[in-house]
Amino acid sequence: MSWGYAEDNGPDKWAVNFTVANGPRQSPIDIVPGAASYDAALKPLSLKYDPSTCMDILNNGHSFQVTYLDDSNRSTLTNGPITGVYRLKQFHFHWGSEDKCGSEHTVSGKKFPAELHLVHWNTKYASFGEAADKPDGLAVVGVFLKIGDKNDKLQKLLDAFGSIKCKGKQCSFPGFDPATLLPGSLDYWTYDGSLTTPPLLESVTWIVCREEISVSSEQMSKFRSLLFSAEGEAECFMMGNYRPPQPTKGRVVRASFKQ
Ligand code: E5Z
Ligand code: ZN
Repeated sequence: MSWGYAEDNGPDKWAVNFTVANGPRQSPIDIVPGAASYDAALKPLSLKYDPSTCMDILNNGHSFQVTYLDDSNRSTLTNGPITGVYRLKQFHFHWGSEDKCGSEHTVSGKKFPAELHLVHWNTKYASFGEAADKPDGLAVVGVFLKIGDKNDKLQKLLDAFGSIKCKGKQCSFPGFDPATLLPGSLDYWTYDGSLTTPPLLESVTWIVCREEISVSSEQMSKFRSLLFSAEGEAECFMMGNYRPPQPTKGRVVRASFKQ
């Protein structure tokens, strides 16, 4: 059986096939702002994205993702807690079965309706695949979604959902600027962690933004209209595709800002 988010193949079962699930730097975690240490040496994030590197939008059966061309340094993340140049590979979301839950990271136990992940890989390695299992291989920027005004930038993604309802469906999605999804402030928390889905590789420098972006309740319902299932299979709505917080095991979260 392959991994998923159901009773029989969900996060509680992942350790059977992926023993690193109980490793020392697993993600997500609960971020406790009062326990985070302000680090004046942390630089502001530099996110430079070229919308012409946007390629397609895909339902991969676990989430939907927008994929970027990563054969040049046209869309990069530099500075912040990282050293060197990281290239944007894709972004995707995690969400709940209802508006009150769905994020992976939590803040002092508070859950958000959804969480956006912008996935970058370290160009000191030859490719995403090479970087994916290295301790400094990946950097993921996480952004919480909160219920509020309709988000017109996010709506551009939702308008493509008709073409990617089922697992394995993909369509061309040119010109989308991921910077339009970022919050106004790039203040962040950072810690060393992992992929939040199998293979759960401990290769991610996590950068979680303090400020949320907004999404309307109607837009959140649209997320839940996608399917985990492929065409021709019994319909299974895509929701609850998040891993809960994992033990911090002595890790310290650093903050780029004074609270
Ligand atoms: N939710 S997340 O942001 O932590 C995240 C981001 C990217 C992936 C998963 C979760 C992802 N998964 C694809 C499979 C993968 O990209 O990681 N492949 C790795 C190749 C590899 C061993 C290299 N495996 N060495
Ligand atoms: Zn993710």
